[in-house]
Amino acid sequence: REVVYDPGPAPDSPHLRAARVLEGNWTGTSTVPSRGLYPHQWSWDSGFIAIGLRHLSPLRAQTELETLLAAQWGDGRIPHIVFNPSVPLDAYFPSPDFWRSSTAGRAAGAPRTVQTSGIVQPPVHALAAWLVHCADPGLSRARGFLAGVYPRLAAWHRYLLHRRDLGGGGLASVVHPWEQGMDNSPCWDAPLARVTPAPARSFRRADLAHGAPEDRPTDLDYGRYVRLATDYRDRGYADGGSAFAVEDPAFNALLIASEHSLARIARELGATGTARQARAERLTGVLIDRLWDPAEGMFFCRDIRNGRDIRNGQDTRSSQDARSGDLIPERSVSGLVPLLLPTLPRAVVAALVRTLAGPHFGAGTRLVPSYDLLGEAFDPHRYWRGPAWFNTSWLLERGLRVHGETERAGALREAMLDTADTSGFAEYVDPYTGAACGATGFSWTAALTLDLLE
Ligand code: 9WN
Repeated sequence: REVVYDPGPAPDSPHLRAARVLEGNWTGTSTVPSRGLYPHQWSWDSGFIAIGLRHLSPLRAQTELETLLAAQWGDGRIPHIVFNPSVPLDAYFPSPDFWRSSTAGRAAGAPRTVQTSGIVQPPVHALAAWLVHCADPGLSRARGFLAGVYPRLAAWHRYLLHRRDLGGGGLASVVHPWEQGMDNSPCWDAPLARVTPAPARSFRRADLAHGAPEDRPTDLDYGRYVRLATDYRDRGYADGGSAFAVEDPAFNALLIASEHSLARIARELGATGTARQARAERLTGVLIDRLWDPAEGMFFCRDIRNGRDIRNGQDTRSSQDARSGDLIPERSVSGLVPLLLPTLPRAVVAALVRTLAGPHFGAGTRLVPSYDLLGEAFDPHRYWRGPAWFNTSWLLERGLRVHGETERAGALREAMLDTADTSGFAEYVDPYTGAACGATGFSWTAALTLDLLE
């Protein structure tokens, strides 16, 4: 028999550097996205972090997801932030005293013992849970990991597919730009223009202490974020009646990919998973019906409040009109992320691959930009208005592989590995030069690097 000698990672390798970032950001029960800028637990960050952490410690990866799910609300929502009570209130804005989850969120079933935000983030969790299980099925079974998380993940998807089907067509809507995760994407400019900003003096941003102002959202953006979140809180976090409601391709694609994973989890737990599998396939069709633009070769966001007149939270248009809305004509990387879906028709896959390589996303770049290179609002350094992010590139790399595009996937993988390490595991980078922007030592950049290295 051949004897395999595995010397482990070299003493100073990208693997070790990435592991060190995750080690430094671990709190004992979860991982912060970044020590300075984001000192609490974030929902979709934890999904990506668990996917990388499973290669270092399957136990820590399971714990990461379990900690997040322990903060789930009674109505099924997974909050976008779980606050660490030992971090000072002024370290991050908006802090727990803004969200007031345990009082304002009582009717929606917010937990009493832990403080959270009241909005959500993209549902990457079931996908992460399945991948974490696969890293060490023995440990997972011994701890009853999947049996523990399955009912919570099922309730989460139920919340999104029912309470958040604000457009009435079967997809989930986001009611705040922070929910979609790409905070200041140009996609939100038109729907946000209808929101009256909260006065700048009514809040104090903490992010500017850690990041260059020209790499962050503007004060005007923040005024609108604060207004939307305040109104949602003051409605007791009840869904419906939001001035901002958008069906987003990446958010819904992650929900569908996670529904595929829930089908696998159900099978592992002894059920058939057939109904979930069928639902994932049906939702892929709905995504195409509602958000695909064949002429542009990509998916777009649907603004379901377009033209809608909201007064006192009441919709004054007929329900027929209120449910239609318009596609938002801005090209975001979000519109490419559905490439992840395994049952996408071949023509859609081919068009997405062409768009990814074409002038709007591919020309001369090292990594995939978050927004249209030719778009009027493109800015290579400002947050989600152009810079390349590692989570979206990871999703696209996976999508390319799912559809047999191994060469393109390999090239993207190489570019990501190189840029992540040389940028000090930056939060985001200039898509042309790979120069670091935002925080360094950013957890999902390190975690997804580890995943690509395995
Ligand atoms: C608001 C934590 C989060 C990410 C988001 C990213 C940024 C927060 C902020 O940081 O958003 O949730 O304060 O800017 O946009 O995707 O989850 O890393």
